[in-house]
Amino acid sequence: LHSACLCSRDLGWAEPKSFLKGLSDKQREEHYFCKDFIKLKKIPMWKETAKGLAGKVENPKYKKDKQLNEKISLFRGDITKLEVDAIVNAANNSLLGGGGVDGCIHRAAGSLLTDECRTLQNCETGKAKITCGYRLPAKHVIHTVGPIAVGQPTASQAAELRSCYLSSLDLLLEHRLRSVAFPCISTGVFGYPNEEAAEVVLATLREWLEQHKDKVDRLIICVFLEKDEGIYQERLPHYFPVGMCSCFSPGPPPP
Ligand code: AR6
Repeated sequence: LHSACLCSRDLGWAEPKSFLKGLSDKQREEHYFCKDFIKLKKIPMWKETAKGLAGKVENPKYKKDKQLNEKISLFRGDITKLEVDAIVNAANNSLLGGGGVDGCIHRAAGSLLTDECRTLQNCETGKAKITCGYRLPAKHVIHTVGPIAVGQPTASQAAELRSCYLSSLDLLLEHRLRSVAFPCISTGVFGYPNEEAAEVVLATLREWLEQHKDKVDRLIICVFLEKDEGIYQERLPHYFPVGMCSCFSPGPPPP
């Protein structure tokens, strides 16, 4: 098997998938759709990103946890360029591709991704399914389907959005993967308001990481729009505080 096999449908998807599985990280590189891919170690941890941002939060919702601040990242750019164990796709129920980030992922991975997706049948809203990443620098794609929201989201739409993240993380652990990048699920074509989505995402990731931090290296929030970057820069310090905040300082020693 050689790289041409990843561009043609002649062999189907299963054989190229097992071929890719057998390669080392270095060997996989020559099959990537792009040369300007980004390695995990080049993606700053939140503890580094936060240093460049002004102001500390007086009443964060959660305690400062140094370890968690090394496991979460805010990255702005194209998710298809990230060399991580898995990227998450904001798909639709058919899993057969579409516009937005879904279109970008299918184009970058190549037609074998769509062929494998066809065998998965459908995916319910809030659930997730995993495939190979084919020509992506990411080894796997986790496809999830967010809720469609028009106007203020209902509690059940918020629960579905939370479930997208949790179902994706379940698959991450099940497949023993250690790094994952999420796009801003549902906030594009599906209309979920960006600020409200960020609160759901941050609470979900913080609580999940508290339980599972030893099993993963990095959860990356991959934003594409400047607007989302601004929202996360403002909200992340409430969920992942970095500075020593007076409200959590130990106080004076006992007499
Ligand atoms: N990398 C990272 N994020 C991106 C990229 C990219 N290359 N391209 C767009 N985004 P959307 P949804 C951001 O609409 O709202 C599709 O047709 C984008 O700026 O892709 O869940 C599916 O097939 C936004 O912040 O997903 C479904 O039918 C975020 O990705 C429907 O859209 C999500 O926007 C799903 O809609």
